[in-house]
Amino acid sequence: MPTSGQVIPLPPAPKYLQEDELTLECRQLLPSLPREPGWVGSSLYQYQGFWHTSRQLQGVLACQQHFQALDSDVLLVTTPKSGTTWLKAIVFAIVNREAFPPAAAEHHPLLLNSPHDLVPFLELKLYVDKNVPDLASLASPRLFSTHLPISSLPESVKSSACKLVYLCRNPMDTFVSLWHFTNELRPKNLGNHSLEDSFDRFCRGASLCGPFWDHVLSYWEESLEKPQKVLILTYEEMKENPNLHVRKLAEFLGCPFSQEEDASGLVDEIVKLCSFGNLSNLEVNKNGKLASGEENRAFFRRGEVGDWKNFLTAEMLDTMEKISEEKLGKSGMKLCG
Ligand code: PAP
Repeated sequence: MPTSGQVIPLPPAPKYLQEDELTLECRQLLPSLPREPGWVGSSLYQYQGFWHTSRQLQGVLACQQHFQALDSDVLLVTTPKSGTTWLKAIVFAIVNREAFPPAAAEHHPLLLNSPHDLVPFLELKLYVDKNVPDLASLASPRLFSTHLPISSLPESVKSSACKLVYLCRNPMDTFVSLWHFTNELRPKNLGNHSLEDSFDRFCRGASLCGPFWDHVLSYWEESLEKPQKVLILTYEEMKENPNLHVRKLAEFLGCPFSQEEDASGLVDEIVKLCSFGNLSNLEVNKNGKLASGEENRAFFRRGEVGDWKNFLTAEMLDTMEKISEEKLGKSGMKLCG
């Protein structure tokens, strides 16, 4: 028992909440940027038209300066809470199916590692700390992920032949997922953000890597222009027919399933291995943590389409539909069903 007056040291804040260990470049940039209250940490900053935490911004600057994409790289792109974890698992399982057959259950890396550790984020993991990582020894094809909008991608991603898979999700479920996730990550003493206030901020675009609609639209347009380079998938279509989309992904990535593989049930095995039910029940995803401090279980909540109906009012739905029509209507991209 502490005696009166004795100070009990607080446990260190998780890395994702640490905002004071920034590079000089990042510290000098921050005061010149538009600022909004943060969803998890103190603030969001608008850089190149999109909103980032200060820590993420440091990662953005570093990967813009140092990341050299190879033609054989694969970059998985999402706005937060669009199904990133699931996509990482599926693409890892497809690309590594020879080295790690999904049927050899107990030895598969996905059974012992978070998908976020197998397919690292550029700006949130590899480049977020001050050191520039050496990625030369990674096996080909190298798999990376990002939440960056297209306009902020490192130059070499645009100039190389590396492939981009973009997964998006309807804005209502994306928002509800983000609201739960950010409240889960906030320091408990700060309390939760209300649904209404968060909804307003999401719709105004002031959410992590928002505006959500501009993010989606830019990749949609790029995919129309460069279908060999950018593949667009939606969470809802993947949920409806995961096998079809696993095949589509393998084809896009230049490693289609052979007839023998198909006949052996490999696609089913990948779908099963990466399913919400399987991944969310693994020890590593129930009790593990990322190096940045987030608990792995925070990335697995419901994993369903339409959970927004339990949270949003008819008026909120109407607002989302109006914004989607206004921002995406002319493009042909449909997100609201
Ligand atoms: P991130 O962008 O922060 O990495 P992301 O993986 O996109 O997170 O978001 C998690 C969402 O994907 C959660 O949605 P929910 O809040 O609506 O439930 C999570 O449940 C869902 N998810 C995680 N893994 C899977 C999976 N294997 N299949 C389907 N959905 C999944």
